[in-house]
Amino acid sequence: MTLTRTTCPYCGVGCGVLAGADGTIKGDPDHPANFGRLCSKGAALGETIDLDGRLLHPKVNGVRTNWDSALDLVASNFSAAIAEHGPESVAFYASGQLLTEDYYVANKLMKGFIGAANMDTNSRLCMASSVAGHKRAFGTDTVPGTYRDLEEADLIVLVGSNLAWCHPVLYQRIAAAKEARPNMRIVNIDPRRTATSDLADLHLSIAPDGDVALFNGLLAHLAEAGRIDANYATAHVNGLAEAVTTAKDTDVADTGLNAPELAAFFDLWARTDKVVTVYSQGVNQSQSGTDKVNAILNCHLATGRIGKPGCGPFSVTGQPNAMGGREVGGLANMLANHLDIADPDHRAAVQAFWDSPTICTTPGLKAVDLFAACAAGKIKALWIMSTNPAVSLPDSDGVAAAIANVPFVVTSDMLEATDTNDLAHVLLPAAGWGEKDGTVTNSERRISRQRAFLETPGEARADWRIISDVAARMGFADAFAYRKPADIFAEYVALDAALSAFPRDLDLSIFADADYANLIPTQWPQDDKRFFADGQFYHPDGKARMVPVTSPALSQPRFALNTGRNRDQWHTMTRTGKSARLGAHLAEPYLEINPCDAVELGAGPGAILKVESPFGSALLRALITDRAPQGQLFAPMHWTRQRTTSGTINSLTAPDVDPVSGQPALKSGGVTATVFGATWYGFLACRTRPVPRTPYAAVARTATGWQAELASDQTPDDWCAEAQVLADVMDAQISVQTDRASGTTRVALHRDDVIEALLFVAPRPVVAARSAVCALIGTDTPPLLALAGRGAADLPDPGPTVCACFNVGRTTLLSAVAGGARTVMALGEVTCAGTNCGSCKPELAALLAAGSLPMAAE
Ligand SMILES: Nc1nc2c(c(=O)[nH]1)N[C@H]1C(S)=C(S)[C@@H](COP(=O)(O)OP(=O)(O)OC[C@H]3O[C@@H](n4cnc5c(=O)[nH]c(N)nc54)[C@H](O)[C@@H]3O)O[C@H]1N2
Ligand SMILES: Nc1nc2c(c(=O)[nH]1)N[C@H]1C(S)=C(S)[C@@H](COP(=O)(O)OP(=O)(O)OC[C@H]3O[C@@H](n4cnc5c(=O)[nH]c(N)nc54)[C@H](O)[C@@H]3O)O[C@H]1N2
Ligand code: SF4
Ligand SMILES: [Mo]
Repeated sequence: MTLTRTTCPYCGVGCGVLAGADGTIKGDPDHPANFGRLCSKGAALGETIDLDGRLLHPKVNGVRTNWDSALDLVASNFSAAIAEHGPESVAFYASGQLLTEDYYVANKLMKGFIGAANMDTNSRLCMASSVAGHKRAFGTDTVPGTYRDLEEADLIVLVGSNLAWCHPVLYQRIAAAKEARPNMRIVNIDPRRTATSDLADLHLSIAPDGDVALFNGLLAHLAEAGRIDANYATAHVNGLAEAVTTAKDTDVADTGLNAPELAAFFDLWARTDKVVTVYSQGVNQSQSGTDKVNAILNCHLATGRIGKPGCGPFSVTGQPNAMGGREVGGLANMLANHLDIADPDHRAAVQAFWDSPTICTTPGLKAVDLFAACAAGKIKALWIMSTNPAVSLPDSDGVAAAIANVPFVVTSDMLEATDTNDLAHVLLPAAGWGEKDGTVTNSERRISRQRAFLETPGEARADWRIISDVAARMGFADAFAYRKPADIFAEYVALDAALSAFPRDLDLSIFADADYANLIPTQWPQDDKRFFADGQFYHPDGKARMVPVTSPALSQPRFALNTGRNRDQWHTMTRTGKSARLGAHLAEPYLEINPCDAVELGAGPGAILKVESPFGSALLRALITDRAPQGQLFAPMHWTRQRTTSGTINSLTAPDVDPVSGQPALKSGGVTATVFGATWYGFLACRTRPVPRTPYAAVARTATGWQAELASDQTPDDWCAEAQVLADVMDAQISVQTDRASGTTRVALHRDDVIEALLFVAPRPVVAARSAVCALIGTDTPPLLALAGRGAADLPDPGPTVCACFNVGRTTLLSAVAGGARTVMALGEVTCAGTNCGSCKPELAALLAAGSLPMAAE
């Protein structure tokens, strides 16, 4: 089997992957991001490339059509809207998961040929505050850090970042560096205790949005302790005195931390030269997101801890091509290649190079405003590419209604059934990872190739081609006559060369004569050229700016709702949700809640909680854990209306945004919580996708088919009929077991001696060995044995999955601990857990420390 050298389509670490058409996936030992490592999601890529659920043909109003008619329809509707209502009446909403070539072409069509800037992307929900903060401080959107800095630092401060789960290979690189140099210190600043906190020497459970106060407090301490590098600041920084004065006025009580915690952090930071501050969504997704970024940058600028090996601020990007999107200028307030819409010279230069009939003159609508404009009837044609806004935007029910209000909606996606596709008039089948060619830029500005290693299925087409075909039909054939991604990349690099008169950080000259087919992962501006090493920044006077920032007024709702990610799922689960292995880690939408709060609400383990806000409500499984601070709830963002009845967390979040960046505050919001009065709870395992109709339901793939977690306040009269409907198996034989004392009922549906479905029902959260029950589906286990939840061979139940690579469960691990395994390595030797991708090592360590895991309710 020949393996193709490509790049992982998930997070911004941008790991190199060797992939084969048979599903073989290996870490690329030569890729400088991962040197052969992969995390659980990367390692499971082979399980997500099947065609199940793929959109394989264009569809108009639910009916299959051919490409010509679909493209004609899209082009004519966009052209008609522009002719009648002007260029601002149409919009693109795209994604950091597009490849650079796709992104470049979409941006060119909107800004140079349609002539408006209504092209925003999901990066608005992700990196916008970092972009705005970088621009305020550096005069440009530069991420100066490199991965090697993380290994060379003496202190790494992780702010609002769950690196262990969200950038697992970077986390592993840091863990390895710390093992080699035990004096390295790690501080984790996050209201919750997470898997990342387990590696930290100091975890600061900061009050939500206390970050400005914390870094202002640090700046004031640096000033008082004489740790400011006055020479550096005089030569290279403006605004020091004002920023320090504002910092000194800050009340550090806003951090929610006590004096010894603050002193420990301030002292460590002050006396360590090589500090890297890594930050992510706990910083960006806030109404004070841009100020948080500048509060962090201020401390690095004041001490000159930037532009040198092993130190500097480091905003890690989330999506595989979040950075590439920023480079091409794919946001509503950017032009192209780090140029500004507001500057007439910039506009003229880009228009001249594109030889375009027009060019946008004012910034377009940012994501939240864009969907508000849809709701207000101002957008007449909308094209959504490679993102699922009906799930991922705040107030997602409102956003869904806004999309439904647009007269003409087009989506390009790999999958057919998504919450956003359900609202579109035209569905365009996109080629996906493994089928398409192009480039992505990772968190350290390294451009790598994604290469095809699979046949493109059905009639799917690459995004750049779909966009170019529509552009041609809108009358711009010459400017979009690309034959292959290499043509687009070459044009993008040539545009950069044509703009060389404008001082910018972006410099793609190293790619001028690139051999696209054999491109090796390369950093811009050049491998190993360090940004800001010479103290030169990109404001007109060459200096950086410290921005005085004040701590926001903090509210104290009864419950603050925090949201984020799981280790083994990617966003709206369209791809990771296909892997039974990944689904087994945490298979339902849950709510982390502190034990004291659970007692107050009367919620026992596995209870279903109803969480409500002015925008909507959700039903979520209680995950009672002291990792959640009192008064704070945490829910994952992954569950959609396709997989749950009411587990979509953005039904509750408010469309409040940072005033500078327009990024929504997805990490905090006031909610109420109550226990949902379920009269029964159920667990269903079956062959085909279940059809749940209960108020609480979450479906997931399993190795033998599907499973569903269920709860309802309406008890059906007939459990056998209920099982038949839920499992969609009407013609099977039925075996039932009822235990009146405990109120439990178990139903087996079997056909020709083969178990088709098993439904376990109880008046309390169902206690059953899930993985063992699922393993019975499709076997010829006698029904009575199956109803006992036991297989013929009666293998011991491994418990909830901890290690997704080797499918090692918690029960197996606990018996290994009982059998004498005392270290993560020993657990690996006995059970194999953690010996492939290593993503579960923090959980193994936690299990050793606590003897149990704060994971999904069983
Ligand atoms: N497994 C997995 N990995 C992913 C993704 C995925 O979907 N799944 N998505 C990728 C993408 S696009 C992104 S953007 C990244 C996101 O990566 P991260 O930002 O690391 O992930 P999140 O879980 O969104 O949020 C990080 C942490 O911010 C904390 N936080 C909340 N409020 C505050 C606050 O006020 N202050 C501080 N200091 N912290 C706070 C949360 O408790 C949470 O633990 O992950 C990328 N990697
Ligand atoms: N509450 C809450 N909400 C959040 C966040 C949070 O932390 N909390 N995080 C926010 C952040 S940081 C992000 S980045 C967003 C992510 O949110 P989204 O971008 O909405 O989520 P995805 O599931 O990644 O959507 C990608 C879509 O593109 C499709 N797709 C995959 N590959 C291709 C391709 O090559 N071409 C095309 N055309 N389609 C493709 C997938 O099937 C999927 O439908 O969510 C945001 N929303
Ligand atoms: S850390 Fe995991 S998800 Fe991120 S790029 Fe690497 S393999 Fe992919
Ligand atoms: Mo993101």
